[in-house]
Amino acid sequence: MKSDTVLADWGAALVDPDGWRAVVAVMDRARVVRVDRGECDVMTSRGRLRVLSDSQRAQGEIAPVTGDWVELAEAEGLGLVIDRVLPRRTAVSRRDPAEKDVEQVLASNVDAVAAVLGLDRPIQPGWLERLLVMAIDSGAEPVIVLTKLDEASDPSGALEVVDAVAGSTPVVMTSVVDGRGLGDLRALMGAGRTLALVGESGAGKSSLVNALVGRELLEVGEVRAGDSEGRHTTTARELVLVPGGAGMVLDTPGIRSLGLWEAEHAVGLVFGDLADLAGACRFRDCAHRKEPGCAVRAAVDSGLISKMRLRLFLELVGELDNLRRREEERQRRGGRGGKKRPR
Ligand SMILES: Nc1nc2c(ncn2[C@@H]2O[C@H](COP(=O)(O)OP(=O)(O)OP(=O)(O)O)[C@@H](O)[C@H]2O)c(=O)[nH]1
Ligand SMILES: [Mg+2]
Ligand SMILES: [Zn+2]
Repeated sequence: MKSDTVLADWGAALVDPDGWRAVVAVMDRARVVRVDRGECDVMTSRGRLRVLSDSQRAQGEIAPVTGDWVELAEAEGLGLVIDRVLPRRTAVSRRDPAEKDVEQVLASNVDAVAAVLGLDRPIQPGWLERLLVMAIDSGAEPVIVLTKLDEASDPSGALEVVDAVAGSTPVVMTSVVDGRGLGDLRALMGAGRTLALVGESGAGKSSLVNALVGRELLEVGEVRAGDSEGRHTTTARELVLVPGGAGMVLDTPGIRSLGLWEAEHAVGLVFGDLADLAGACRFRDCAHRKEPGCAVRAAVDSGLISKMRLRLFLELVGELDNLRRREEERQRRGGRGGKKRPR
């Protein structure tokens, strides 16, 4: 396979070649814009190149992911290969539900991570919490994007849930049908910055990319009528430059599930204030319901924390107990799940 072919000069996905040239010139390095098994598309000062990523040279080190800055090298008989993945500034990752101790990096060097949720269905707080964990844990700025504003039956109800879960996180509501909110989204981006979109299939991530770019660059899927589930249209993580100096946006395939690891971390990352308060409760095993000396209830009674936020926190803690019990059960039966990662 020829690996050093310049793809259709700047390629169809390159809406703004001069913009890209400026981006790669700043770093004088190549940036991975797409990964397919064993091969990567990288943006270089020469244009978009397809290079091998699973060469022996790259194998000893970390496998490249979309968003990586890399150094290329000429390899005998292989053409250009990724020689080195430069240290990642930020990394969006998840745990394989079957092997929690394996961290799977989805995207790197992003400045902001948007948890994308459709307003065409009720917001599930547990899902939002887990997406936020991914966003916060990446080291980038978390953002919440609520799509399909034109189909929203109850945006204020959705906002109430979002506020209870993530009060201080910036929220943008968008519609690619009437264009509302796209300016707000652009305002969160900016030249040289990269925004990653994560969320379930059908949330409207690729549609947002297309709307930002101003043309139908990425394939957009249908949402099944029966259960309003998406069809997992996007299969690769793709980095796209938004013309007009608005930065880059990184589309990802829909996430099917986020599990125990994310739930555990949501307690500290999303409900850190409540977890801290719980440390001040009189009883160590305080359930924050009717116990005397409950610091959490006191914060709710004084209006510091909303009732809904407390309820969602307690739901998460309860769900976590269930997940842990099921996990223990599975391990007893010798099922998959693997060892807990030592902390
Ligand atoms: N009414 C309306 N429909 C939208 C909007 N954004 C996306 N959709 C529709 O939602 C469906 C799913 O959109 P996609 O952009 O493919 O969703 P996705 O998040 O990329 O899905 P995966 O690639 O499967 O992860 C499509 O039918 C879109 O037309 C919007 O703002 N308003
Ligand atoms: Mg998509
Ligand atoms: Zn308490």
